[in-house]
Amino acid sequence: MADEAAGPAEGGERFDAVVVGAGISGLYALHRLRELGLSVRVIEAGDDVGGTWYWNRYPGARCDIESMIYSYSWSHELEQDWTWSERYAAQPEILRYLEHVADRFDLRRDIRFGTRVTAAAFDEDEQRWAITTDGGDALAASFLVMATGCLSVPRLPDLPGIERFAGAAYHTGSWPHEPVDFAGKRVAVIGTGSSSVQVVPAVAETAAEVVVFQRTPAFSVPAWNGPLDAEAVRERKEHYSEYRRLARETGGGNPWHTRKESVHDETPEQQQREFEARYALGGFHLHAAYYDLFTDAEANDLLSDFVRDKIRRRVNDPELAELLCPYDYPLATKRMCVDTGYYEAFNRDNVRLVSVRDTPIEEITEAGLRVGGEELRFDVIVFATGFDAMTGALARIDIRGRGGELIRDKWAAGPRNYLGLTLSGFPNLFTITGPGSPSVLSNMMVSIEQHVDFVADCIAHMRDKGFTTVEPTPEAEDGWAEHVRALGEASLYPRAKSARSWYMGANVPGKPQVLLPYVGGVGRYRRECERVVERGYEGFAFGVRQARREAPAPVATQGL
Ligand code: N01
Repeated sequence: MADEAAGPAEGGERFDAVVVGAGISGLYALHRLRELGLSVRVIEAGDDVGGTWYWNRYPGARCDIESMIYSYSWSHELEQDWTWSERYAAQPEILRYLEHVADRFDLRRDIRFGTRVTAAAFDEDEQRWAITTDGGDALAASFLVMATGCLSVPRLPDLPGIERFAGAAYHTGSWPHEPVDFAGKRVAVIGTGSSSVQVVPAVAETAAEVVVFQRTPAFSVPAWNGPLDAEAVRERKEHYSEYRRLARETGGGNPWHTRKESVHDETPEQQQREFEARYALGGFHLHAAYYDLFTDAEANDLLSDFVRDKIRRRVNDPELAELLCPYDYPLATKRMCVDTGYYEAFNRDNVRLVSVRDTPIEEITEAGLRVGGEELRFDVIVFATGFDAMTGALARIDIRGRGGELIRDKWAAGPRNYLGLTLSGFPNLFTITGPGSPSVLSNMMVSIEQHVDFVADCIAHMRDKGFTTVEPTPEAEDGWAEHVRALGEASLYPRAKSARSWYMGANVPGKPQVLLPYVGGVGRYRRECERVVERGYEGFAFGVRQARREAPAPVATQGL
């Protein structure tokens, strides 16, 4: 459907599609849409590709999904040629991989780097998105694909005096490109989520002192990372398509199924054996021990007890171990962490923990932090304080649909969309791994590829049928919101609201507290999307542009 008018135009350049973000989603979206013959421009705030892996360069940064499955599946040659060095890849290796993909598929020529999209408005007459950037560019596109990431808006804590600190301060989510030397430095790390559990052991290697400020303890389990064995890589590559297929059918997008047994089907000895075996496998294998771990509070208690016991065994000082044990939310309802040596770092002489529940951080001073009336002096503060997750990046851009409605107004009481991908009133807009899709509860690679494929297939369908606009009906959106809500309510996830889970929007003051991701799993979600397509894009309304400056005629409404 290449727009005949694509190319330079009065008021800005014109493209068939504009993609916002050149991370894992944006790169694949560019490749897929180009394959359809569309003219595409990607706008990226960073100076190169990589998204999350471009920004999160802190020491110890590493993916907690296994590298051979946290990689693109859409090019057989790519997956055969690329060889990962470790079971869980570190940030520099993932970034090298994404740079390799950009080079190999000649993607950079369609990416404008160092540019942020500030606004996008749907022009109902022209049936195009008018997009503006912080560089003053104006672009027009038939389709707008938001590949802006779920964890791309770093959050600093609301602590008084934050601007006063005279030492160096870094947020893990926007880490400098130059190496940061911690040797001999006194370092404060605020936060104890996934970023902190990685940065603490790494910084402790050289720093004189690391003080970790903990508000809510995390559940963290060992990754058991290590070099990948050549024979295992060969075997995986030989059967790659089977692993990929399996990953797509499961709950979390990893190549293993959750067992069909309930915790209650087995004796305490069997449960213990099962948990031990999965703990020994590392990371998220533990989640798949029983099907009811995240819907049955008693089942979750057993797993939580098991992991607390492991934490106690990893920390030499029993009092400190107890302080590191979480008690106020069921395991995984606030993101479980996967670590290499996090708890063991507290056995070092140069690492200590301050519970800010007992002694709150009162203010940031020029020299450090005032805590419990005492000033603690630091050379460096590391803010491992998280993100305005899932909706933050979309709400920050002035995205206006029909009638000038802003996404952030539409979502004032919590996000509403259809399939986590499209919004009623916002034609031809797609959100990759948006709220209401499995996204952060899954291997993002699997979810991203499925979303980009859905978008590309939908655009191809429109081209075949001669449609020029697509958007979900309000009824379809309501139905999806109810489905997402009902699944969430039947799970234990809402119980982490009081523990400030970012899954619930509860880490950002004033943000509506609703469960953001779809908890039904990637396999079930994929089947929902396939069913929608099989029924002729059920729930979507397509339009055809009739003549210039005339309203589109609605031609097909596949009501739910
Ligand atoms: O952020 P977080 P993150 N005073 O929101 C604390 C992915 N990820 O960057 O819980 C004191 O989890 C806050 O305390 P509390 C992954 O999906 C993946 O670590 O609000 N503390 C919390 O402890 C992950 O879940 C990987 O009480 C304050 C911490 O800061 C997501 O990104 C690696 C505070 C924030 O934890 C986000 O992880 C890294 C204050 N005023 C990230 N304000 C891997 O793949 C906030 N906190 C391995």
